[in-house]
Amino acid sequence: MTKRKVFLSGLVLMLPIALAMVLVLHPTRAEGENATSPFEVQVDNFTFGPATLTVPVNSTVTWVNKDDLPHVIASNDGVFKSKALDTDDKYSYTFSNAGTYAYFCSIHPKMVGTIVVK
Ligand SMILES: [Cu+2]
Repeated sequence: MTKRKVFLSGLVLMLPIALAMVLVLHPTRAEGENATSPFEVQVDNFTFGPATLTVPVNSTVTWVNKDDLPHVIASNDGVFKSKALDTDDKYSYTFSNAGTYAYFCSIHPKMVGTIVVK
């Protein structure tokens, strides 16, 4: 065999392996995550995580209180407000208009976060 033929047959062998790797590593799971889990903000240790969350229009965002004392999710301009959330309580709000929604905890006003709806 010439060097060129050896090189080409090597390439032919590599191709299916490369294809298989692409198929295995292809991140189809990203779509699955969006479909199964809603947008979530963890309220933990007096912070909102993530502090800024960007979502598409018509997304439902769910806040989950992981602290062992109550928090209230309140938008700065009164668009949404939860009741006092005890440990593991959740509050959800669906954002049907694009915009930037700043919010805070009305019990601990130093706790602030932002939802960006695009
Ligand atoms: Cu709070």
